[in-house]
Amino acid sequence: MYTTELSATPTRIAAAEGVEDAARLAEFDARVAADDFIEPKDWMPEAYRRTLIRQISQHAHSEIVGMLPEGNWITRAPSLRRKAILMAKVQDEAGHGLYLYCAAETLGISRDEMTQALLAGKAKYSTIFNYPTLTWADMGTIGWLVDGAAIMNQVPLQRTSYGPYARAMVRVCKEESFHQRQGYEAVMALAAGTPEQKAMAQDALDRWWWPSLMMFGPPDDNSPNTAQSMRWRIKRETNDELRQKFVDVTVPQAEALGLTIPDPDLVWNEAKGGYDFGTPDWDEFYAVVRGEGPVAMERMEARRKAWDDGAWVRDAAMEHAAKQRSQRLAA
Ligand code: BYC
Repeated sequence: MYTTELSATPTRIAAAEGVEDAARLAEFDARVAADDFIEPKDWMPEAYRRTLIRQISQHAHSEIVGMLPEGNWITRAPSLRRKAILMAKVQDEAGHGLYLYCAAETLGISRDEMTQALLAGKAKYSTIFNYPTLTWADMGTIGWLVDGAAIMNQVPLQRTSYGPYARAMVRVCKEESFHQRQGYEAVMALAAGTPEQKAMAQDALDRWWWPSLMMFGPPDDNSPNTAQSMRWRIKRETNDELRQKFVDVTVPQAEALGLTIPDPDLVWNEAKGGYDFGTPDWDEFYAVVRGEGPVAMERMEARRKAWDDGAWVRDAAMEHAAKQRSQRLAA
C-alpha cells in the first residue's frame, strides 16, 4: 500500500510520462523522417499541433478573406462567361476554406475559436488580400499571379506530414490550377487587346507583382518558423526556395504576354539557372502583417459583418441538430 502511494506521487507520474513522451517523440520523429503521415489520433508533440493549428487556420482564413477582392468584381464582369467563371472561382475559395477549417478541427480546435481569433486580430491571413482590386485587369492578374504563387506554395504541402492537411491540399491544388489558367487567359485577352486594355494589364502587373512575392513570407534568415517546420516536414520547401521557383516560372509567362515585370534588377543568372531579382519592400510586408494594409479595415469589417449576419443560420442549424438528436434518442 505504502509503495503504491509513493509511486503515485505527482513527481513520479510526471517522470514516468517524461519517459513515455521521450519514447513517443522518438517514434514520432522516425515516422516523420520516413515520410509517414501523422493522423489526428496519433500522438504528436504539443508544439507540432500548435504550429499546424496556426498555419492551417491562417491558410483557411486566407481562403475566406480571399473571396472578398474577387467577389467585388462579380457584378461588373465584362461578359456572362467571365462572370460565370469568376463566381465558380470564388465558390471554390469558400470550399478551400471549409476543407482547411475541417482539417484544423481534427487538431482539437473549433471553427468558432478559429474565427474568433481572426476577428480579434490574433490570427493572421495572407497579406495579399489587403490590397484593393481597382480594375477588371486585377481579376486576371490575381488568377495568374496570386493563384500561381498559391500553387507553388501548396503543391509541396500535398506532402506535408499531417495527413488531413495534405489530403485537403490535393483537391485545392487541382482547383488552383484551373484558377491560375483562367487568370492567365483573361490577362492574355487584355494584353492582345486595345492599347488601353494592354495598359490596364501592365498596370495590374505593376501593382500585384511585389505583393505576390511577399506571399511566400519573409526571407529564410528572418523566418522564425521555417527551420522547425522543415524538420517536422510541415513545410517541404523554404520561403525563399518557393519565391525563386515562382519568379523563374512567371517571368517567361510575362514575356509571352508582352508585359514587363516591374523589377529593374531582374536578370537571368546562368550559373544558378534562375533569375536574380530585386528585394521586396519588407517594411511594407511587416506593416501589412500588422494589419496596416491598404484595405485591411474593410476586409475585417466584411468578415465581422458576415459572422454577425450568419448568427441566425448557425443558431438554426444547432437547433435543428439538437432536435434530430432528441428525436433519435426518443425513438
Ligand atoms: N501573410 O516564420 P514565417 C490563396 C507571418 S490563400 C501574412 O515564415 P511560416 C488564395 C507568419 O504567419 C494563400 N502573414 O511563417 C485564396 C508568421 O507569423 P505567426 C494562403 C505572413 O508559417 C483565395 C510570421 O509572418 N496560403 O492563395 O513558417 C484566392 C513569420 O513567417 C505571411 C497559405 O496560407 C503572409 N504572406 O511561413 C486566391 C499557405 N508570410 O503566424 C488565392 C500555407 C508570413 O508566427 N502557409 N507571415 O504569427 C504557409 O505556407 C506558411 O504559413 C507561410 C509562412 C509561407 C505563409
